[in-house]
Amino acid sequence: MILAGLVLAQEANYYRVRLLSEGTELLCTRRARLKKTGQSVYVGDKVEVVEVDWQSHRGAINLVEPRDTLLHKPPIANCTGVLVVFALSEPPFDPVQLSRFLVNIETEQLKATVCLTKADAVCESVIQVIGKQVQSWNYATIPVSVETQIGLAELLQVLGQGVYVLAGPSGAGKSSLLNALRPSLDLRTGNISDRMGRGKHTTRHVELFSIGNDILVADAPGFSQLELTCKPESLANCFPEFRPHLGTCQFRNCLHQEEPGCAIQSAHLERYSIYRTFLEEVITHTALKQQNTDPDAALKGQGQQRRSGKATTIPRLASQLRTPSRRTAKQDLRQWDGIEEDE
Ligand SMILES: Nc1nc2c(ncn2[C@@H]2O[C@H](COP(=O)(O)OP(=O)(O)OP(=O)(O)O)[C@@H](O)[C@H]2O)c(=O)[nH]1
Ligand SMILES: [Mg+2]
Ligand SMILES: [Zn+2]
Repeated sequence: MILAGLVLAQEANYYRVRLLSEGTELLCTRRARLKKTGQSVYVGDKVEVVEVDWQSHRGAINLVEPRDTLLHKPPIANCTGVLVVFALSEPPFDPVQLSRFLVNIETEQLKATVCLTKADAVCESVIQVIGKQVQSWNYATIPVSVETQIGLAELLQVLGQGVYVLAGPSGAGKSSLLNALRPSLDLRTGNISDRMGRGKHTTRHVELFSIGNDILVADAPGFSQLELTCKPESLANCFPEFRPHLGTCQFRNCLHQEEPGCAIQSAHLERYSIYRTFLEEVITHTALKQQNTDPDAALKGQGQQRRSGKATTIPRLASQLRTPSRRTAKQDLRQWDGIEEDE
């Protein structure tokens, strides 16, 4: 007998799977064939379960259905949207860190809604200012508080049916929010640990919970360090408020740094400086990755000059990511003058 199920959580080497027909939960192993082919199983995966033992509530995952989406941090498959949970205070609101989460969600082409927690801890004007700031980046925001219950009903309305995941730094109030939405969950929450207002990484794994009306929400561990996963040329598209200006720069492959005729530079967007910081980071990351995957191709020219017996190597950036050399500057200015538009 083959049964369809949904992976709710991973516990050590077992997966807790809810059977779609019965609603029963089984503890399942991953079939050896899946292990051999390197097929991973994520929370949110739709799977086929075989070898069901109804007495011990055990089974085995035989197949993982193709995924619609996959978010890597926190790891979850097939989610309808991401609730990005950030505190208005404790820890202090940090637009750069929030942008980091949002960019990675945009990279995976998922919809983000921003929950601004601890609304009881700040005055109304702070809620307004931060809310408007995030809305100007084209995200819906919902201020919430588990103390006053403000925003909880609105949040449930906004969600609608589907699978969602809570993403945000440790201590932002993700587990507290789930407890407020469904008190019987009684999830463990942690205090803020230090002067910086950082959390204590209380939640340790991703787990999906039903909060009624066919809404499933996954609690997840908080992250303080989040590496950007997008490519330099795709970064601007991960800032929704930049999108109306994209495609109108003078150069088709414009990275919106110092290029003339750049529509993004002249638009005076609030997050432009965040974009520049992130761009530098993803350029360095891409160069290092290229160097690691193909060390020979990453060497400049003949590459290795031997000085005092040691090889000096310079990583080679993809052509569009390089700053123009002074030798070719004149040529490039001719291009910028419109003699040779676009590459
Ligand atoms: N004043 C106030 N405090 C809150 C609110 N929500 C959460 N907190 C507090 O924030 C702290 C952290 O809450 P958690 O729910 O554990 O945070 P988390 O995001 O799940 O953290 P990790 O599991 O570590 O990722 C706890 O001390 C909560 O009591 C709120 O709406 N108002
Ligand atoms: Mg938690
Ligand atoms: Zn540009």
